[in-house]
Amino acid sequence: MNATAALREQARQILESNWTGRFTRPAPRLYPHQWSWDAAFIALGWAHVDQKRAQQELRHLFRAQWRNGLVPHIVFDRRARGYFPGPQVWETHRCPHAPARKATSGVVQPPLHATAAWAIYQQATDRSAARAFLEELFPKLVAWHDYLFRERDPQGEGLVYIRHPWESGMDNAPLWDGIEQRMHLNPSDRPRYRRVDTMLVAEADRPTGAEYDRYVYLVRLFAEAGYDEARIREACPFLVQDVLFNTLLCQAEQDLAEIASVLGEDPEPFRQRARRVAEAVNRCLWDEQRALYFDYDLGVSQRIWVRMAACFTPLFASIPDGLQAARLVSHLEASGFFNWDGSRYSVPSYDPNGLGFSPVQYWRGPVWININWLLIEGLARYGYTEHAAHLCRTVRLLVERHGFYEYYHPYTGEGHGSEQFSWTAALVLDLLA
Ligand code: 9WN
Repeated sequence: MNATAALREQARQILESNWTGRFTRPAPRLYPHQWSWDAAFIALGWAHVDQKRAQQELRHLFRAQWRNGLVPHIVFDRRARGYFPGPQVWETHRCPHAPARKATSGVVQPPLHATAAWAIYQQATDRSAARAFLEELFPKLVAWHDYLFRERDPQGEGLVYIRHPWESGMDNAPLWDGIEQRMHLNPSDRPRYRRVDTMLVAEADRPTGAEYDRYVYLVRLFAEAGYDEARIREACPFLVQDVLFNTLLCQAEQDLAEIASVLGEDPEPFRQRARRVAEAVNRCLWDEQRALYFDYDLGVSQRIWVRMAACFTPLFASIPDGLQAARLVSHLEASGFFNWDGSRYSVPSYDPNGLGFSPVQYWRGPVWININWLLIEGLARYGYTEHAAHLCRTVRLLVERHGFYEYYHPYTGEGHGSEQFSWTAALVLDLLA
């Protein structure tokens, strides 16, 4: 077996060992339930080695979809223990839309699911099974995107908002520092709880106690509002139009259009929505002077001037024009995000020169393989094949030298967070296919 085949086999084995028989855990101990955007990344990996499991991954997630279309960020596995916050904190039974028989969270994650479903179909060896799968998933994907546009873009701007840091997928990113500082919790507002994550991985790698207080405070606010989106909108101190979330929605709409065409449905409404999101991302989130996309804080009607690797991801959904893309790529090279010489592993999640950068603390600096994957795809789309190949080599080096970790130290390459991390394995399968 050559080195590439051996690496792929290792990756496949990690997915196999995290497979529960119904879905794939993101990690063996730290994340024992099913997560929404993990499921999409994982399905992209399974698609190369086991079409049935790829389909099953998304089917399992969408079986827990709420009646209003919301796809929860966690589907709890009743057989698994050891994760905080569990169903008793979320209390989703307070919402008439939540499924009665499934325990879920009540927030969402970035909508990569139509993109994963379309990739499964394109790679399928059993085309008729893949078509049946698309037929089954299509109305659910439509309901999911409809929910986002209806409930998260009430003004019809073309951009949807997130209402919790967990919805970004980048929990403790410096993006949220300003909002979290504004959320003064009185001692009586401070929730009482016990974390489990810091017992399983190094405490220094995880979000702080103050961050968790705010995460849990928001969850309680949602539960007490009965998950009524209009009430939440009134009361929630965290409402953000996020670059990465809207980018993935834009691409997902493009892929939903492809799915519609295969099924003989009209693709045009989805294409139109994709164009509307792309226009809004360029109109509201692009900064011409800094040549970068920035999040927008609806709470104070201001840009969030924080440079994350995620700010470059609109390349993934073909949102920038050629000139914008060229400026983004020069920015990537001129900043500390991308380097050719190998003195550092590209691309750190957060600006290495930014305030509060940490090479180990979760979304405040370490290299994450999913963000690299989005950038690789995006760079290749615009013809920056050398840049894309360089990032591919980096990903390969990281897993070969250090294993399949949740995230990596950008200077030493050392793995942090959980080992045997499913989306790292899945995306390696995709990149080495
Ligand atoms: C909260 C599962 C998830 C990822 C997120 C990542 C982390 C959860 C946590 O793990 O978040 O949703 O408990 O820290 O930030 O992107 O989906 O892998």
